[in-house]
Amino acid sequence: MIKNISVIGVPMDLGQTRRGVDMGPSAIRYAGIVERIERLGIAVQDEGNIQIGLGERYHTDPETNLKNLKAVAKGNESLAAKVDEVIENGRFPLVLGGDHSIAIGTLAGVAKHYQNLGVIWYDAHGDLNTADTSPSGNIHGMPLAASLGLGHEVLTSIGGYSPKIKPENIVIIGARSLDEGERELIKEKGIKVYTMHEIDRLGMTKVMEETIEYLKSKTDGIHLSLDLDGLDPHDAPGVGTPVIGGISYRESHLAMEMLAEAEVITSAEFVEVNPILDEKNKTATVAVALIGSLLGDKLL
Ligand code: 4U7
Ligand code: MN
Ligand code: MN
Ligand code: MN
Repeated sequence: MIKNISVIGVPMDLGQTRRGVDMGPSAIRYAGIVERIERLGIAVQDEGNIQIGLGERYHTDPETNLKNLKAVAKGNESLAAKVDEVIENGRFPLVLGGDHSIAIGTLAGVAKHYQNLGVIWYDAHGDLNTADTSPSGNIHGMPLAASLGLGHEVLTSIGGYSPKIKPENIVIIGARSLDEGERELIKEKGIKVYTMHEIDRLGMTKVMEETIEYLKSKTDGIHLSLDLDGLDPHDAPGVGTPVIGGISYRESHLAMEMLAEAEVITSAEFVEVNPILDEKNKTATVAVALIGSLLGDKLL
């Protein structure tokens, strides 16, 4: 049973170029995240937001092919320290984004507390690019690679150590847009991926049973990094990089319910909610509903 949750907002939008994703934490609060958790009888504290600098907006360094590297790194250092402190105090960190570059900081704060941290990466994308393979220079496409110790040193060294995670402890769920360099890395490192093909073929029940089985024995904690664009844009339209043919709202609830039943998740983040691109705060509302299921709400 998850208890004593700390909500940490991260108004980061410098890991990509669509404006508005910095308002994700506000949108999720507006959709009632704190009340939702309280209704489950779980003690929750809203820790407010991590301060994010303005950066040199959308400046691509010609030498590194990285946009806003300094400001992204700085925000992630602060986030790593906060997440570390929350876990140190025996609390469960629930991080709200903000673009997915913040997973670098979250994982930096989480992974030092585990020998073998598992990661479930629920996403349409692999987020396994480095400066060398990225077609965009957007750091939100790189957090999984950076956490594996791959890419620019400023990103891999956040939190003061590297790597944070091992390739065999990762499961990607929902992938349907992978760049060439990401495919190569997945093959080279043997990273377990359930693409939409496998989800269609096996069904979400089997995918989650296998994922839990795969990670449970060899890890001592599992972080859930849920990018709302893992869901189909019909169910989660308020994201910066939507890809059609995604995971449904119901399948996502089932996935969260199975994780709750297995009692395996030790930290979580919900990212990429962009209320400016949304329809009446639908995507933040979906995030709150999924968090309810992840925290064990079974309705009856
Ligand atoms: B997200 C992309 F090229 N792969 O690197 C890139 F398709 O955190 C998209 O999953 C990355 O939303 C998407 O820019 C990052 C692109
Ligand atoms: Mn994505
Ligand atoms: Mn992502
Ligand atoms: Mn995105």
